[in-house]
Amino acid sequence: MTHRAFIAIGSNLGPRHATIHAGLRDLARVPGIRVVRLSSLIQTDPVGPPGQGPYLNAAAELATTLDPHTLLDAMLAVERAHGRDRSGSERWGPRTLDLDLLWYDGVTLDEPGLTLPHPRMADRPFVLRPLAEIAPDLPVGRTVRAALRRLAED
Ligand code: A4P
Ligand code: MG
Repeated sequence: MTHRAFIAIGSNLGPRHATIHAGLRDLARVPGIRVVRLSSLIQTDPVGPPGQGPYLNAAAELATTLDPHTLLDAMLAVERAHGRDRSGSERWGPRTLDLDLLWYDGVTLDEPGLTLPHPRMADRPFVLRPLAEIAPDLPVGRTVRAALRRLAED
């Protein structure tokens, strides 16, 4: 059974373009994960603690036979392989590669290691802008397009 999933990709440390492309290549090499579509890579202002550089953000659609937990584990392994260091890191601090699971077949989950859909996605323009390029009508409470419009009005 193939499932449809969307992920958010972010980087604001090191060679950001190269890291994002290498991370996606590695993810696509995992048995049971196919990258179906990739948005453009957009430069965004950092949200979070001051003093960190601008991000490149993107979104991708995956087709996967993995369950959500196994998929997230594979994503976290790719983050680690690309130098993601969580030791002593502050919340929302700079990172070489961040892969968040946004949406998986419309499933809702609230477990210690995995919340779906991603709880903050509807408030974050750096997630919604690239996602709107590839999936404007994705239902995340409201549609991605409507969530982005609401943020623009705030
Ligand atoms: N976790 C639970 N649910 C999920 C999920 N749906 N997807 C757990 C991914 N992870 C999930 O993740 C911490 C833990 O969350 C994981 O171990 C996993 O088990 P993390 O990657 O260390 O956390 P994070 O990404 O730093 O935090 P969070 O709260 O997801 O924040 P955001 O919203 O991703 O913020 N500014 C710009 N311009 N662009 C960015 O990409 N990113 C952040 C991170 C801050 N500012 C940014 C950007
Ligand atoms: Mg993350």
